[in-house]
Amino acid sequence: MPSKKNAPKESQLAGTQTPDKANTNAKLQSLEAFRSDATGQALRTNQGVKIADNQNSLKAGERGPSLLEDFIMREKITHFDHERIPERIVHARGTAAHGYFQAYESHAALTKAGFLQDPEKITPVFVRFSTVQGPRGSGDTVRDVRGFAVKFYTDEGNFDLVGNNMPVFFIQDAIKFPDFVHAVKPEPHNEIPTGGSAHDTFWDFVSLVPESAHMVIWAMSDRAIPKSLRTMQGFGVHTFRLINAEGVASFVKFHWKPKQGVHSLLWDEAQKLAGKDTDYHRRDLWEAIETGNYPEWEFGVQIVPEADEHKFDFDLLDPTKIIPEELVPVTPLGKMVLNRNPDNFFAETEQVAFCPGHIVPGIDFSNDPLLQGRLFSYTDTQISRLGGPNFHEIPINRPVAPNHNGQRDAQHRTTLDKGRAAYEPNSIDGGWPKETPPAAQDGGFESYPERIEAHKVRQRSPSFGDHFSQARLFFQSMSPTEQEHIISAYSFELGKVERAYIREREVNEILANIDLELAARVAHNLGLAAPKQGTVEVTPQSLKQSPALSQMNLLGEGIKGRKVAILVADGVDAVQVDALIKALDAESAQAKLLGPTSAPVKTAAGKPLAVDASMEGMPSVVFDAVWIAGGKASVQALSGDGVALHFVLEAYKHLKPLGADSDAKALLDTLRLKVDEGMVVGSDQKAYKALVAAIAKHRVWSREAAAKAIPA
Ligand code: HDD
Repeated sequence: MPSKKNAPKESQLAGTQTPDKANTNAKLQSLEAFRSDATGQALRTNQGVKIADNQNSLKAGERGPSLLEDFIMREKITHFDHERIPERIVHARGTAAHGYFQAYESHAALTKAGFLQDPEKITPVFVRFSTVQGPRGSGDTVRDVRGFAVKFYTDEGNFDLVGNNMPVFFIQDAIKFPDFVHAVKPEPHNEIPTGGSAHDTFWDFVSLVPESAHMVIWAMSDRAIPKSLRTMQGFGVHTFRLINAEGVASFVKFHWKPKQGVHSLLWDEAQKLAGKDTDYHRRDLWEAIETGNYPEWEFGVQIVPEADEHKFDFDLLDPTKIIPEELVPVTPLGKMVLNRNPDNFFAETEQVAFCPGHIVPGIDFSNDPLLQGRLFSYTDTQISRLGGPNFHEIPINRPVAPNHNGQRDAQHRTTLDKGRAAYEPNSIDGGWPKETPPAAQDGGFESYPERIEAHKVRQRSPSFGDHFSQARLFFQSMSPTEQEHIISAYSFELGKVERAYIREREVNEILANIDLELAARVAHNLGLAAPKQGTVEVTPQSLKQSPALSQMNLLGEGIKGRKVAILVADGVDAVQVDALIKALDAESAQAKLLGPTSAPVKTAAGKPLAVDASMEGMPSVVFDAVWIAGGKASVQALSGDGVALHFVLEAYKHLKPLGADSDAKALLDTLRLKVDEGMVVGSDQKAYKALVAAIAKHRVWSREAAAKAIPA
């Protein structure tokens, strides 16, 4: 029986006309056909033979040698021997979810792409988030760029938007990609470090390649340690084109803005999580979807008319540049909701194959030389990763649109193509399948007829030559707190670099050109002399700050899905706990009761109260806020419990809102924590509201100086 688990609810599809609903269901059904549920089924071989004994191999006598004729064992072990496929060369560690996209209104003036024409249309999507550097088993919370790859199963074919959570990239030309990846990946002699960039080869490369300066400062910012995959922005990075039915093209940059806000971990938290819950991001996304807290992003574009291509002080084709939102605001196009977890990690998340070259009529590329190289690389990599050119037949990769053509055979072909003419034109099979001429709607794909008159050269355009002014814009757009985090991140990473000349080069030839104060602070932390001036003339920017870049301005809506730990012990006041849980429920936040052990605690009224976990089992780093429940005996027990005290202190250090029922304030006093704007004491709705408001602010930044004195 096909699984109905997590299937989009009728309400999510509500408002759709029958054909669109059928379209969404078409993707689900195309997957249903391949889903296998063994409930109630006999154990069989791959050939369908029922197995009588799965415990013992066939032997010559009870104590004798195994027999080669044991086809059941041979089949099982042969299959097992080949279970692993090559992991992705980059973005190996990832997690994914199904969902849907819906346009807010028709964007026909901008593009003829069908999925952006009709607000009634529901387009299924599959989204894979990833880290870049580490292997499949690496930790989720390392400092790294995150992949944000979206496959839209439109009824005109698949459109893949293969982006990242940062809007720029390390290099300008795809020919440098293997060099960059070899530099950032674990070093070849000892395969260290796993998952991070704090090592010599990375800093050697980026300090020699100034075009990386802008992306590196993003990677040293809090964006590289997202709190959750749900709290990341996504960017298409390159400039693309959208083309309308009249053939009018506009340049666009694609954006995903999370409704949940843009939030990050603190570095200490990220490092601890890497050990305490390696799967932290994976689990968070999975649980959010399982509990119905479906994450949502707004999809938007910055639009630049073709005529304005050269009006900026940077080149639109340069992937190391953003278009500041203050210059071109993001026009919202629609929303994406993730509402269904995969059934099988390997079949869906591992086998999904993205390619920036998967586009549909109404969308086209720009000449960005990084994008141009990507158009080749992705299909090529799937051939070795997924074992041949038929990877588009794997269920997760199949379009909902039909895909008839003359391509035949090759490894793992599953389509049983009928007919004799696998060529075009043909007269034997009535000429089918036939070309579709381009048309305003529903026509065949037609490339934008850009006029090009040029010499064949190996050159970089001089308009790609300014590598520092946007890195400076980024740094100067950060709040003081964010700037401090950037300084700490450079200092930490460069502190791990063994070769002094690499540290010096990064400080003197890169950081000094971005911002002298940044360079001086990092130099100080590394014991180097502060550079007096940069090494190049940096083009002054018309824009001095871009507030849209600071996470302080991207808090999001409400506290849906945030996790609050409620600490309880024997003697807890269950009535107060109940009232708090109800208040958090009303905000769709998740309350978790944590006790000294996983065993139920006894309430003040002598009744058992089940807990979700022990405080050691679910450490404070996985929560957004902590509440100490009331009840005299409970507070007394927690106040003498080292694990509980550490739990609260750590949450304080990580700038999380803390709350306590009136009689539990004693515990905060035991820890001698200074009352601040993120600390709530009380047992009424007013106190709960204050807690919710503090959580909505994400962290208590004003506490940062005091928190530094708390041991890590
Ligand atoms: Fe890439 C995977 C994003 C430049 C070559 N890339 C990959 C994934 C993402 C990106 C999100 C994971 C897709 C998934 O979840 O399966 N890559 C980017 C972005 C780039 C970028 C935003 C610059 C703007 N990539 C880039 C270049 C090249 C590649 C310049 C090669 C010339 N990328 C690959 C790849 C991967 C890949 C080796 C590994 C696995 C895969 O493609 O399917 O082909």
